This record gives sequence, structure tokens and C-alpha cells, in this order.
Amino acid sequence: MRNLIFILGDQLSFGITSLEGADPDRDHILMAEVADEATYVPHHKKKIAFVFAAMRHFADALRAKGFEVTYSKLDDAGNSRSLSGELARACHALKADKVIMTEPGEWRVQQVINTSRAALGRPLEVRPDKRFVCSRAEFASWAEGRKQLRMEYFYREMRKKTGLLMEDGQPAGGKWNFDADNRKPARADLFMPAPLRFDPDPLTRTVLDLVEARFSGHFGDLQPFWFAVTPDQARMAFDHFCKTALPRFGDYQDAMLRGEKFLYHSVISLYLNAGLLDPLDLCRKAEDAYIRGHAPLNAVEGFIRQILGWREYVRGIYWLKMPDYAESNFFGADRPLPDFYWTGESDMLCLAEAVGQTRDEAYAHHIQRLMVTGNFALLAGIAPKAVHEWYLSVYADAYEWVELPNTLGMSQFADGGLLGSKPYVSGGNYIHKMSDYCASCRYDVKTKTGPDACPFNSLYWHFLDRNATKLRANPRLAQVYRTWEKMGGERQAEYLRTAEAFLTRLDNSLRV
Ligand code: FAD
Ligand code: DLZ
Ligand code: SF4
Repeated sequence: MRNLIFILGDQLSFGITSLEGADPDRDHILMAEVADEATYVPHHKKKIAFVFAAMRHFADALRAKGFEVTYSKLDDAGNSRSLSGELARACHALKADKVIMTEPGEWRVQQVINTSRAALGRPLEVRPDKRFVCSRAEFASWAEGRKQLRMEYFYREMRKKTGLLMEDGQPAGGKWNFDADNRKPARADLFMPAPLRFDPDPLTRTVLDLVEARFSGHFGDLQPFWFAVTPDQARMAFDHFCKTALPRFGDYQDAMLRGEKFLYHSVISLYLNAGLLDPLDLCRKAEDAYIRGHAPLNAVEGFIRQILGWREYVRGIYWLKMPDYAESNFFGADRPLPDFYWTGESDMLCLAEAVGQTRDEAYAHHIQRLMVTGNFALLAGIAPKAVHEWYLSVYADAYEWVELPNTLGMSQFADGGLLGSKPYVSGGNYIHKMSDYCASCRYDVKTKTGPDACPFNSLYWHFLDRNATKLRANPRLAQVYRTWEKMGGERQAEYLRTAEAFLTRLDNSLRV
């Protein structure tokens, strides 16, 4: 029986379940670059180039293992533009008895596959994706009956399940979480580490030419392109991170510095999400760095929590709550996304920096996403769907299963508190404490109201005031609302006037 094995663009793992039991002498592999996937949101040029280059290298690696691979290139004559079209075409041409694939990571693609099933005219076997520590079913059973789905409790279960950083059944160092040690602002440092860069080989250069020709209107700079595009390169990039940055990852996890795009972050999410790296393998390597004394516990625990905790948890939430989750809009926010999310042209230096480096690198680190672009969108009442489409487009690591819960849930509180116990909002003070942006900004972070005041300061109170009926009863916000009420009517009115004036400028597309 001849199987056609269909491998998607984020399934570039030799251990993927669709390849289990595959026989190069009998089975045939299909991979397809398609316009639909490259344009359903206007992905950053670097993201498309990364996915296509990694796909082409993976196809070559499979050929080197003896497999026959049908690889549809985007500009092939006859390319049907869609995953379902390419699957149907290959089925017809290759006369396979059966199609095998691993379940897609995104709801949207799962629907595409489900609806094309009947037209295939042969059995389609969809296997579970085992590249996660927690299966969808296991997450659903953990979630069942719980009123609140807090990441911290889920994470502890994953620590126990894997034994990572566990000593005699107890968490290493006596605590599950060392976050309190991980909030240091960084200083400019001549010896700041940098992610490992790779020169594009001829195969990648062909993809870069294709992307330049076909997607020139998409957001973002294509050059310089330095991402890893093979599992071996991605492993080298991770090993380099472990040696150069992991020891200080914890201390400076929340820090932001002008011109420093990566600080002590790993920049591996794009490799992990495409399948070039394995999450458990990375956690074990990080744990090993702690055991050997190469990195302190606060750094290693912090790093492992991001992967074993947050990454697994958001995937669980996504599959538990889709498709309704994508429609959540707890605050009923409806303002369009300001243009400066695409141009970076803003006097608010923190936003200009975050968008500028996103344009350059298809990357911003977590605190920039959460506390700069995300915080601003929430405070300004931007429609969550527009915010979600922006994040999905602009980051090289963005796939809906991981991006949507982070954006709608963690960042925009659009799910009303399923993911977070309170909205992640702050005035300018948080950004001032964690970065050096404010010193060079045209706005004054210490000024609370008036045209020169940091806009975050008045927007913060405007957000809390306009959403008081939805948030006032939240015990974690009780103190904040008491402060607001104690301010008195005149001071409150000043804050609200300043915020209204700012929002009017925003609505009239004036520079802010
Ligand atoms: P590091 O800071 O070095 O962290 C190590 C790894 O932990 C990351 O590579 C990533 O795999 C994992 N991780 C860390 N935080 C999270 C998290 N909250 N959720 C899931 N995994 C996490 N991450 C994505 O992979 N894709 C997205 O589309 C995405 N969209 C986001 C949107 C918003 C609004 C926010 C607030 C966060 C988003 N994140 C997303 C999470 C996080 O910002 C990125 O994973 C991280 O910045 C990637 O950079 P890094 O590899 O240097 O991570
Ligand atoms: C992100 C992406 C892009 C840009 N292009 C392709 C493609 O041409 N072919 C493909 O198989 N996958 C692509 N992907 C990834 C998919 O959009 C999608 O995120 C995954 O298949 C997960 O469901
Ligand atoms: Fe951002 Fe306000 Fe600081 Fe300017 S002053 S960089 S707008 S936080």
C-alpha cells in the first residue's frame, strides 16, 4: 500500500508522527508552498522567507534519506495556491492508496483539511502531533471542572510529569518560580550577547529572490536575512544561546534597551514553532546547564517555565476554546489599529523602537510585545481582532495556536480573564523602570497630564475609568480603583481630558 505523507510548513521535524513507519521504497512525501498560506494575513517578508527556506531544506534532507518528495514551489506552473488544491493534485498524480498527515497546528488549517477529506477519494489518516509535552486531551482533562485555568498550576504538573528541575519530588531550590529575582533593568553592555547568524546558502538565496519578487508589498525588511533554516543550524543557535546568554536570561528577562533588540533572549521561538527544535530537548539542555553550574537556577527555571509552562499552556487553551476564542472582545473595543503599528512613525519612543525592530527583524521580545505594543493597544481600546492580525503577521514565530491566546488572552484580556487574573496594563512608569527609552522620548514620563505627558499615564486611568463596571469587582484591582477614587473629581477630569485629547488625535490620524 502506497502512502502519500503530507507535511505542512510548521512540521519540519524528522520525528513528526506522519513519518512514523514511513518507508522510502514505498511511500511518497508531499510539501507545498502555497499563496493562500503566505497571504491569509500579510506576513512579514522574513517570516515567509524563513518558512519557505526551511521547507526546501527539509525536503532536501528527506530526499537525502531516500524519500521521493513532491515539492510544490510557489511559482511552479499549475500550483493551485491552496493546501487542499495541492493535496488533491498530488493524490491524483501519484495514485496513492492512502494519505497520512499530522494534525495541523491551526484551527483554520484543520478546517481546510476536514473539508477536503471527501474529495480525496481515499482514506486520510490524521495523527496526533506529539511534539508537545502535554497532549490536547491531557490538557482538556486538566482543565475540566476548574473555575480558573492558571498557568502556574499547569506548569507545576508539567514539572512533575517530566521531572525537570525536580529533586526528590520537590522543586529544585525549594520554589517553583523565581520570577521575583527576574525583574532587573539592563544597562548597555559592550559584551552583550547576540543570536548566532547564518549566511544564506544558494537555496535560501533563491527563496529570498522569490519573496522579494512576490511579496514586496508585505511589511518588513527582508535583508539582512540571517535565520537558521535547518535543524542542525537551529541547534547551533540554541547551544550558542546557552553558552552566551542563558546565565543572565532570568535577571534581564523583562528589560528593554534602546538599540538592543535581543538582550539575553534566546530567539528560538521561530525554530521551535516550525519544528526545527524540540521543546523537551531544549528544556533538558537548559536543566543540564544548571546541573553543571553553567547557569543559575533563576535563569534556567525562568527559561524552562516559558517553554514547559507558557508554550504548552497557550496551546492547550487554544484547542480547548477554539473557534469561539477568536471572537472574544470582553471590553467591546473597536478602534482601528493605528498606522504607526506598520510604519513605526510615532513620537512615543517605546512604540517606535518596538515597531522599528519588528520591521527589521520580525522579532520583538516578550515584554516589548506585552507591555509596549500590547499595553498601548489595550489602553487605547483597539479592536482585539485587529491587534491579533497584526501580531500574527509581523512576527516570524507567529502561528495562530500560540499567538492568539497570547494576544487576545494575555495581552488584551479579551477573554475576560480566562488566561490572566487581571489585565496587563501600566502607565509609563513600568516602561521607564524597565527600559532606557523614556530618557530620549519627546514625552515626559514623569508628567501625568497635559500635551507633554507620557500618553500611557492618562490612557491608563481612562482605560480603568471607562471599564469600571467590568473591572471594579476584581480584587486584584481594588487598590488601584481606591487610588483613582481618592484623586477627586478635578484631578480625574484632567486625566480624562488629556486621554480624550490624545485619542482624538489618534482617531484623526495625527502624529502621536
Ligand atoms: P525567550 O524569551 O528566549 O523565551 C524562550 C522560549 O519560551 C520562546 O522561544 C518561546 O518558545 C517560549 N515562550 C516564552 N513566552 C511564551 C509565551 N507567552 N507563549 C508561548 N511561548 C512562550 N510566541 C510565539 O512563539 N509566537 C507568537 O506568535 C507569539 N505571539 C505573542 C503575542 C503577544 C501579544 C505576546 C505578549 C507574546 C507572544 N509570544 C509569542 C510569546 C513570546 O513573546 C515569544 O515566544 C518570545 O518573545 C519569543 O522570543 P524568544 O525566542 O527570544 O523567547
Ligand atoms: C506560515 C506558512 C506560510 C507562510 N506558508 C506555508 C506554505 O506555503 N505551506 C505550508 O504548508 N505552510 C505554510 N505556513 C504554515 C501554515 O500557514 C500553518 O501555520 C501551518 O500549516 C499550521 O497549521
Ligand atoms: Fe514610552 Fe512614555 Fe517612556 Fe515615551 S515617555 S518612551 S511614550 S513610556
